[in-house]
Amino acid sequence: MNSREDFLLKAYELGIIKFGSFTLKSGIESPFYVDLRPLASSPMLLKTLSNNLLSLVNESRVELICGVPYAALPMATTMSLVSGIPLIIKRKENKGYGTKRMVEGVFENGQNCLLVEDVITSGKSLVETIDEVEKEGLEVTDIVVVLDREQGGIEKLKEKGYNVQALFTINEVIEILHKYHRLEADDVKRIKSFLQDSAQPAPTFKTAYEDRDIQHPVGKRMLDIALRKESNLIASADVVSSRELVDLAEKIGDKIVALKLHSDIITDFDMQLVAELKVLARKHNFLLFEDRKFADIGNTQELQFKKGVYRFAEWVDMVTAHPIAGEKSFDVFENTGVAAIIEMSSKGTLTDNNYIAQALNVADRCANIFSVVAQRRVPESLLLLTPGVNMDSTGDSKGQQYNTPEKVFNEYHTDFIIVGRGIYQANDAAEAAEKYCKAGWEAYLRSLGK
Ligand code: 5BU
Repeated sequence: MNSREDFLLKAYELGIIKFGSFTLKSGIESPFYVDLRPLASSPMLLKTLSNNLLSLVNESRVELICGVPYAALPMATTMSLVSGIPLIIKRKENKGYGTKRMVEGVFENGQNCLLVEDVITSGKSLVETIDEVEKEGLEVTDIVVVLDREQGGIEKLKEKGYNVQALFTINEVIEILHKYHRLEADDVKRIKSFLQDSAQPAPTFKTAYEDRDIQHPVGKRMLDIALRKESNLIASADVVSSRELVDLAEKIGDKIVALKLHSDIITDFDMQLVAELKVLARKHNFLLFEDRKFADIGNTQELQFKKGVYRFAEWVDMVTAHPIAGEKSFDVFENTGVAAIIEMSSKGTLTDNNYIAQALNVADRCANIFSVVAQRRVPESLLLLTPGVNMDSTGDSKGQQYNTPEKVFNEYHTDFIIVGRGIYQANDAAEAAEKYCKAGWEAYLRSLGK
């Protein structure tokens, strides 16, 4: 028997999980009932549990610990005592007098706070708690949970970029109890079938372009063009001469929402090319999108954006930038639209959940960031642009990884697909653009539930 199993059996003896027939808050009849509060009655088990929970996170970045009331309060307190990381206390409701704060204790703006929860089901109550803690100026990147009831909560939080770890899943608990003869095979079958039935998440659909609340003028234009052209296609025009670029833009212009460029790969780039692109963009109604991936301090980015050979500030509608240098570095783009890169499509990318959570916070706070580049669902207050889309390949030899339009709309709720080689390397670029335009639009309609 390993130490997790040993812990679980002892906790079971304390009565943390009961089998029978229980009516839940939602009115559903459940064959089991979980209550982790009895753990507080065993200081030894509480200590073991706290050590296990601490081992799930990278302690070096945690500055505060907060338990979600009430069941997780003794756990959070023990974790604080064991690790030496200070505790803060979240109220269940505002007391309506005095400081009116929702979080009590000594803390500073921007400190990283680890949240501790007993059981996660749909994740709804955790999302509310995170909001309240973040409103107090604290940063939440990590959450630890004792038991995952496997009803979609973990996925919901991961989508939002949080690093959430559970010590046990309910299926694991059932299996361990069965292995050590605390549960009969018939009960296991009954419970598993109940879990499977209730795990079917209600289908959540994407919000239609016309119902999105995007304030930035460039974001509004993207949505407007998408609806007019029935297209959510951004073409990545990674060709290396002005001639090829202008030819491509002329051929595919009426199918795309934006033409994404890497100006620094064009051998003969000059302002004459820019003038031609502007004419084509007006004629075919698409945006000029420079994928410059700015990633420097504000001052350098400003020079790269406004000066040099490219003078992007004078002609592009939108740019990509990494949030690596922090919020202030985005000021230099002024009113130009920004797509913040929060996650990359390539194999082994360093954009992990912790980075993504912090990058999303930056995106949330900067008025000129109306969109993000990512391979996962993001809050609908931002437009989601997804590269790494190809219908005929799963990747290249240099780390690129591809998904289909169907997958990115259905799973990530992408708003715009970015397609490069799938179009400009096709024998007939116009035909390929038409194919991706149609596939993207149909996948979009399906993601609306239509
Ligand atoms: P492809 O030919 O469809 O693989 O081109 C993809 C384009 O999107 C290319 O210009 C990349 O620079 C860009 N891209 C990407 O592929 N993945 C990312 O995570 C980001 C950008 Br950010």
